Amino acid sequence: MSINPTKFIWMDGKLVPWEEAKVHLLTHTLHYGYGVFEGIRCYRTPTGPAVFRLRDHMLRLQHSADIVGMKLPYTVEELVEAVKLTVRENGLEECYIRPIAYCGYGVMGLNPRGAPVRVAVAAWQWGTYLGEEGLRNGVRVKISPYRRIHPSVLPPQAKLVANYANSILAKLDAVDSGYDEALMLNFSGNVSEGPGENLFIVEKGVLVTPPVSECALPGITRDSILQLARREGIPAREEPVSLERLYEADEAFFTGTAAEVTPIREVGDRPIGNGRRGRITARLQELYFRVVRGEEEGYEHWLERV
Ligand code: PY5
Repeated sequence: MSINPTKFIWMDGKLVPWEEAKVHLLTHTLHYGYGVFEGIRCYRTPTGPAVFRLRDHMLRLQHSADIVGMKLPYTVEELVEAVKLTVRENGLEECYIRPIAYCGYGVMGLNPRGAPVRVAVAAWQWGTYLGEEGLRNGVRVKISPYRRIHPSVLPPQAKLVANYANSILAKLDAVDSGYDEALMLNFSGNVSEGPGENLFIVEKGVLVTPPVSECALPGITRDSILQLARREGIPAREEPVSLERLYEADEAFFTGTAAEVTPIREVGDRPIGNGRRGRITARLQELYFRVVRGEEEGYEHWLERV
């Protein structure tokens, strides 16, 4: 999916023209992956653009940095303002937003402490991650030969750049085998999550998602879906999900900022339920889109005006 350039990227406190948003080749994070990032979406609403759960995303960025011992040079409040400025000055209505904190030029040894921590925010128009067709009819996923990282290896609850090498290998294996997306097991053999999405299943009307302790990222879309389900009177639980349990589920779907709410129609060539978007999946998907687009009452606190 190509990137649609905009006018400016926010870098270390100021907006710079898109083409000039460059870093030195010896940027520490480029070599070793010690950086943290976020993925956020802004949606068009009847009263103007609104960034979905912006503060929660920035709190997670701060949390990711804390987990890996990186000191961010900006407060959560300053980062929230940087995102709003970037969206506003680029005249964007609907966009994907990518804040990243990384170690810049300064040292080349593994100890990153001598390199300055730099922060940037880019935003551009980006369609749904797994495609419009996937959103409607579901995607086909492959159980990855790569296990999801374990906390004894890398911190799964941080959006650490290095973690995404694990995700990339899973993604490549899946697409090279003709699937849309991968699904990763953890070291207990239970289903953890996708390379960039959390997983939900539906069993006899009950929504189930693996707890974060199953090595899943604490997804903000995941949290939103859990809250929406409970308000809709759909029972929702956080429980380990074995592969057998997934195969026997009535419905399954992915959640994520990029992937939004994407149904899963097949896992390793086995259809899930009727092999189409499930009934509860469709209901939650529609509700999610109404909420992010400001069409549902009671969720104004999740919408940050720019
Ligand atoms: N799990 C992983 C490993 C993720 O990278 C993501 C988000 C999620 C779950 C879902 O989290 P949330 O609901 O908070 O977005 N992935 C990024 C995204 O912007 C990057 C995808 C390319 O969706």
